[in-house]
Amino acid sequence: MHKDYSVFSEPIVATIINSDSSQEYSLSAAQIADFQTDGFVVGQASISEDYIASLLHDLTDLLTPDHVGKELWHEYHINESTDPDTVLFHALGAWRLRQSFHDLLWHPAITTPAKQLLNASVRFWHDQLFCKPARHGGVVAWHQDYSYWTRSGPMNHLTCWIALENATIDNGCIHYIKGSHQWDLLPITGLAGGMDSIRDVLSDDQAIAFQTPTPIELEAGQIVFHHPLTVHGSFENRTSRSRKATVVNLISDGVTSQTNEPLLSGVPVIPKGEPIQGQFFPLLKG
Ligand SMILES: O=C(O)CCC(=O)C(=O)O
Repeated sequence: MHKDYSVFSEPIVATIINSDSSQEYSLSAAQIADFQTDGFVVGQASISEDYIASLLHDLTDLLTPDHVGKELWHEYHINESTDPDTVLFHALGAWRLRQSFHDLLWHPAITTPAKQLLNASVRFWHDQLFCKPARHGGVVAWHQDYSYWTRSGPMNHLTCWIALENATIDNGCIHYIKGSHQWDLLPITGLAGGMDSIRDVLSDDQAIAFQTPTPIELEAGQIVFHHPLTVHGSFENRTSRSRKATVVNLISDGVTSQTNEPLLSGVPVIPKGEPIQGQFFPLLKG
């Protein structure tokens, strides 16, 4: 059995906390205001090139079907779309398998803005990998993250999307519908099928907002933060460059379980009404 890094509730290599200490991690008041208006904001600090290289190195191994530790994933889909012409690799739990993904959770380029945007102590919810290969990369269909998370509440959640490779309009960068974080919760309409499945559940006004989505082009190491109701998605990758990203999903400390089922596959039950905490949900910033 492979070591499960989730037993460590702090960074294994403590330098991550002070890494790139020359950089300023905090969001400005103007950036916080943009987040409140638009439902997303690009952070001003990045993860260093060296750290991204170590994540990519480990990811290469995690993308091969027979890697060490594969029993630890909460979810692992080589292709979530099922169509070999539109491949979306999607997996939850990388922080348990590799030290680089474990320690990333504590990186101040993530936790400092997260504390500002959540306005609370920051607790880990789960991580995700979203990777699109060159030439036949698939979509991530329009959705709101909280539609997948109603087993936890209240809705004090935040998503941090980290580019592991340059993400451009051509290779399938994330797109947002500005202001959609003010909408009500929409039902789940699928993640990796047709990009536009969401249209069936939109009002006329909401449908109009889809005429002007905002693409977020990022260089490797940059981070974009979004609200749990902000509608987002990404288009196919037909370029000769892959598009790899990792996502850190966070909650405010004190968010509770809303179910008596396991919150993630392979994790012990946290009874309904109890705070989400423990080995699989460490506090990242008090
Ligand atoms: O990586 C992508 O294209 C989409 C990511 C996403 O949907 C998410 O972080 O919820």
